[in-house]
Amino acid sequence: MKKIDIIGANTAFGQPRLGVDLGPDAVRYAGLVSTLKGLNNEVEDKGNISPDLKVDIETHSQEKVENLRNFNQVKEFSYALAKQVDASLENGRFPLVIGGDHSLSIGSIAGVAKHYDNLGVIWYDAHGDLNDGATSPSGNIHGMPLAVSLGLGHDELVNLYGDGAKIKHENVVLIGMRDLDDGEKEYIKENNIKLYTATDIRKLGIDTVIQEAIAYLEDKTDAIHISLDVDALDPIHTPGTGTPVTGGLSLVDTQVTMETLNRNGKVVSMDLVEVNPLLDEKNRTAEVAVDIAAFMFGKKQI
Ligand code: B3U
Ligand code: MN
Ligand code: MN
Repeated sequence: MKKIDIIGANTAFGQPRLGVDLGPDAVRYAGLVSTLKGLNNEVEDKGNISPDLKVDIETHSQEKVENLRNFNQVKEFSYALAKQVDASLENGRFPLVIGGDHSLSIGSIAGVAKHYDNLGVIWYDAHGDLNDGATSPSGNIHGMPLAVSLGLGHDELVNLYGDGAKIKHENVVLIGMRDLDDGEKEYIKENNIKLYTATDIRKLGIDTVIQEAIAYLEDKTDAIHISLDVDALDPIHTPGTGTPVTGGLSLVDTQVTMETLNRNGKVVSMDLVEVNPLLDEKNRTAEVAVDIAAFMFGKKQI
């Protein structure tokens, strides 16, 4: 049983495609609250981040500052989200941040990092999200949040809601990677970041991978944040996302990951991001997102 705050991070500022800002509501319509309550959790839906931070359909994605698309909006949104996540933990609750594009993790991690000096982060994604303005092929900030949290990127993002890096390289595990840019590959090697690609997972098995990830983080961190991008899964399971990549993880791999993390008990916060209902088949991706959350919060097959 957990006390969960659902925080709707309705941003699309981190990339140019509209619709991912509707992700939180799509996940609500797929039954998130009733599912988590049905698993004996205490659940409060805090709604979406303030309405004046909503995407403007007419002007979306027309601005770049130093190759950072919608820089000012991302900054403002991230700050507002950091405040909410911080408040949620302050109240002894588990912030479950539903997105929204992955730039939101700049804010969620900044909020969680207020509470932990040695926060562990599991980044479950097809992408590393380890670019900065110089290495990014797109200028999309959703490809940068992990870099920013590690201290690489625009000063105003790195120092948002607290000075400097929020996490340490040795406290990060990447799981599911299969679409890394050259700059990201170099950064991973230079900083010796723990990495499991999609092919590593197929070879080792997901159970070994998640056990190793926990063992790697367990003693040196004081809590774990899981940042789960639905494009980590194969597009067979999660077609409704902006940058699908074939050769992805299965739903059952993801269920095992969630179940194991839940049993371990060190996870204090979670992002569940990149659900775009405008790109979906019916509301399938949102339904899968609810199932993933269910396994994080107590669902078992028997
Ligand atoms: N690495 C590429 C592509 C990408 C990153 N995250 C997503 N796509 N979702 C970039 O634009 O940084
Ligand atoms: Mn991502
Ligand atoms: Mn991704």
